[in-house]
Amino acid sequence: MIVYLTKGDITEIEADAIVNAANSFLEHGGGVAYAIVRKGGKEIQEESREYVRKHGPLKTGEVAVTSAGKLKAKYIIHAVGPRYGIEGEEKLEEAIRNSLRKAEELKVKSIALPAISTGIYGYPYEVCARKMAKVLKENWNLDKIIVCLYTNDAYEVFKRIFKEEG
Ligand code: AR6
Repeated sequence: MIVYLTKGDITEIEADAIVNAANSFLEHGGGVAYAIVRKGGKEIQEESREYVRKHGPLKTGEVAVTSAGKLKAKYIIHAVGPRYGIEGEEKLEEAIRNSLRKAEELKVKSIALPAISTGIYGYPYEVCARKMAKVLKENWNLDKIIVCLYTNDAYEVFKRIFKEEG
């Protein structure tokens, strides 16, 4: 398994599955979620609403899957991260682990993840980077994991923490 750190827009990445930083209601109004729907098409939002109608809102740390619309990926894995100061960082670890578990279940080989909870939800990049480093070290049956950072700052912090954490 190879882990890549990359800088840029996650909707441009070629991977079988793309993880979205979602909220419990899968209403993709801002941040990376909005970028995914804008580029992938409104079917992603419609499938998301259908999921919530059927199963109810997701708990923090949980994931749901939709198609990826017009994006190159096969699936979007919507992961609900915690809100800083309200929900603990163990939920961030859960959201990351559940995303990778779901990717294995879907039998995909490559997955791209954003820095969940570090935008609108307010978590420091460093906390997210440490949680990612920890979870990625577990034994995953995936060929390629791409961690996609949107800002220079995020990229530099992740690079430093990934080096520290080996
Ligand atoms: N590609 C990669 N990363 C991105 C992109 C992009 N196109 N756009 C933003 N980021 P956020 P959250 C980074 O706010 O904090 C939404 O409204 C961004 O710089 O997308 O988990 C949802 O619907 C940050 O580092 O997610 C929820 O209501 C990271 O992605 C809520 O925001 C996550 O920022 C979730 O908040």
